[in-house]
Amino acid sequence: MDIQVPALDRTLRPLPTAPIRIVHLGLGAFHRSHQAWYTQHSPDAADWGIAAFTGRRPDAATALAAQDGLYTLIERSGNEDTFEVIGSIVEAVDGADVGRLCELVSAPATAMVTLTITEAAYGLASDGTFDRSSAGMAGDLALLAGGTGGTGTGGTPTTPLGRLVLALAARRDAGSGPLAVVSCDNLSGNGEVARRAVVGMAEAWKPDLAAWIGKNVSFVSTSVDRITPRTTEADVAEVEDRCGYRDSSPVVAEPFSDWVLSGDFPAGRPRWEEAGAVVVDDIEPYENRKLWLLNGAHSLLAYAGQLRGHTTVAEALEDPVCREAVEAFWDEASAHLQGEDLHIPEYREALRGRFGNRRIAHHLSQIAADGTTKLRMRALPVLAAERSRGRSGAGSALMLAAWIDYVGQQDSLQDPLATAIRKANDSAGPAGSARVAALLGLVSPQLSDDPEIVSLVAALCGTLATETTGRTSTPSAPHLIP
Ligand code: CS2
Repeated sequence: MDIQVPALDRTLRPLPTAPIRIVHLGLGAFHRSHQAWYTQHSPDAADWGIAAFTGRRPDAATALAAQDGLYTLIERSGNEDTFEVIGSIVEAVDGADVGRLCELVSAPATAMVTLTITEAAYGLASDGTFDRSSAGMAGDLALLAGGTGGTGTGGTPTTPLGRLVLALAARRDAGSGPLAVVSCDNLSGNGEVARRAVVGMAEAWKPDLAAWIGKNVSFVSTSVDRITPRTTEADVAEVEDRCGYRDSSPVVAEPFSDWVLSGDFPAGRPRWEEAGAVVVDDIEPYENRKLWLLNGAHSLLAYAGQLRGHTTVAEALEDPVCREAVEAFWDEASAHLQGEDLHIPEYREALRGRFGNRRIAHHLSQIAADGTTKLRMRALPVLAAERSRGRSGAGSALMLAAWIDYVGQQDSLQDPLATAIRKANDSAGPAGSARVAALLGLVSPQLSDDPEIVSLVAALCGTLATETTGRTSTPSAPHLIP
């Protein structure tokens, strides 16, 4: 007999629909498990609705809009799942609907634009500056210059930053006053990076808009953390089974969650700190702790783990070779993380547990994307800090070597510099320091310009796939991992 399961509908909304005061760019699983969760758990949640625009996947908006923006958060610990309906996203919109974006950003009630647009979307050059000639940015600038500058005919930008710049122009024209732009991407100094990109684009388009942004837009830096793997069909089926309704877009996350913020909100914000967020004056130590220890280890596991035949973070961590590599990298990074309130030993111990949660299938292939941008933030600072203390930095160099071995094996890559990677792979031959230098140069000239770093990384290439551990005589082979 066919049993009809009810859909997730408005009767399950946890709070009355809140007015839109937050516009979000990058409607993906992470935004839904993190900022939307904090907003729902703030005591003033009823005043703060989110309108979220998709980035790369317009279908994410269609599916959510069909459920009035509601979805189930599956909180997955090592031994159980708990379920919660999240209702803080009150409008889910296709990112291509730039007219709606301009309308909402220029509304006086809107107090901020939050961003999860991925590291690669900020048009960063390898020296950390904004590169207005990078593919998407150059295209958007041409579109903006050829368009009306408003929401009418002509060029409609296609990148999140191009769309944001156009929407800020609409806010200025509407006279709706100051607001905050809040980057929630894994970049060091993400507020400053967002400022450089937004102001850089505005300057190239309309210098007077850049001046308005300088006076009216505050760029908030944040360090965000919550492991959020991709949702699977099994997750959809589990919600149906356990909750008794059909949700086409649940999201899975670990129980742990962290949000550190620094900066001004000229038009106000929810009381996120009462939901567990932390507001600080100096965010850099927290940012470095998260980017180096968590994200750095993730990238190391993503490349080393896949070279050794593993699929998920938890599997890779069970391989003693990968685990030793992570601990060695953590030792290097920890030497440059000062401050008692960083609690580094406890943080590392917590990470071992979080990564080791085998009920979370966090795919290494997902983390491996956009390596050139991520390694710049995750490997380079630790390597540079180690070398400035007269040490080799072999633990960080291994992350770079693993990436070089990994990209050499891939037929297709998701990376803003994918074409250049392919060229470096092909033109410089399969092995040797010329290829290593060419690839390192795509991460940063600081790496390729240093012959000692090039030979250190070259010597580490090819070692991971075959290495066995000093701690056990039986290396963990992929087929042995249940
Ligand atoms: C990961 C992050 O995909 C990646 O690069 O390192 O998405 C990571 O899972 C989050 O930053 C955790 O907070």
